Amino acid sequence: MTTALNLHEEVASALRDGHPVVALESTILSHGLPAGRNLDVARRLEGVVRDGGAVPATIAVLDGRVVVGLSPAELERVCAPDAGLDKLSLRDLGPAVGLGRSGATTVASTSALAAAAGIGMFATGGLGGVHVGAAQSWDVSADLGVLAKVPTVVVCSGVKSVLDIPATLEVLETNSVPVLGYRTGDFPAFYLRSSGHQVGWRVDDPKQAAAVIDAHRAYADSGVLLANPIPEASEMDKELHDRLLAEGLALVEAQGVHGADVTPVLLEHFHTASGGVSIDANEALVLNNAKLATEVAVALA
Ligand code: PSU
Ligand code: MN
Repeated sequence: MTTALNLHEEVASALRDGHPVVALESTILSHGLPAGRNLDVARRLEGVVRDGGAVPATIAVLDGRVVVGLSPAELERVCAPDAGLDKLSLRDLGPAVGLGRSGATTVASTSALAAAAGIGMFATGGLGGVHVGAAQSWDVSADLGVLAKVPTVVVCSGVKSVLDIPATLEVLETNSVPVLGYRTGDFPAFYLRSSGHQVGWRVDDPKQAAAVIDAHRAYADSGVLLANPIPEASEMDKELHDRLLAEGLALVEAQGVHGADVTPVLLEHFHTASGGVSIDANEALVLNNAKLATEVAVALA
């Protein structure tokens, strides 16, 4: 697999020297945030990682090349309004590379590529999960199955409340993925600090998180979910959130949206209907996750 990865020189040398590296995904940039805002967030994410003493490695597929650690020009390309990138889950990597295509990587593909590159830590916004109505549609994000198989630590703010959260937690359990609440016993729900569902374990500082991750790796090959709630000051108003969610789900239903398009369409509705409030929330939580991932990566190194 190594020959199939193109590591940025800075990332390669950090890995050689045992310096902490934090992986970042590109789907959140190309499909999760509006163009015009995404590049700024992308740069700030990398800045947070650097300020914390680690090397950022944003991952994407460009012209059939898997790139681990984008150059500034490549980051601009991924965030361009006319980038036209496909959303690439792990199943899509072979086709995209084989056909010389370009695309953004999801949590599933970013986790797998990070692991293949030797990067253990990955920060993002929200994990994919079990969709409402999955008993009929079978729509369960590959993010969950991939974390069963790759030892990547994913730092995120839980999953969005557009998903079936208890079912998502069950599938994580089935896949032997420990879910750690960071300074909370509640599983976060992305825009909201609590989903009302409990996590299995709680850690209260980066050292504790590192100790748990280190121990987990001795017994299992699965990933770890470190669930970090959105900062209090940026949490969305619950009523606004619930209204947008109901509207968004109705929209998806009315337009017959399904599969990989569901998450981007729902996010877009939140962003436009909230007048940008959800974009600010999204940015705040993902920056906070990059900061925590860096602290834990430094503690592990
Ligand atoms: N959740 C968000 N924003 C996102 C995503 C999830 O709040 O951008 C993206 C991530 O890349 C995640 C993917 O891996 O959506 C899950 O998509 P699906 O449900 O189609 O597997
Ligand atoms: Mn899906």
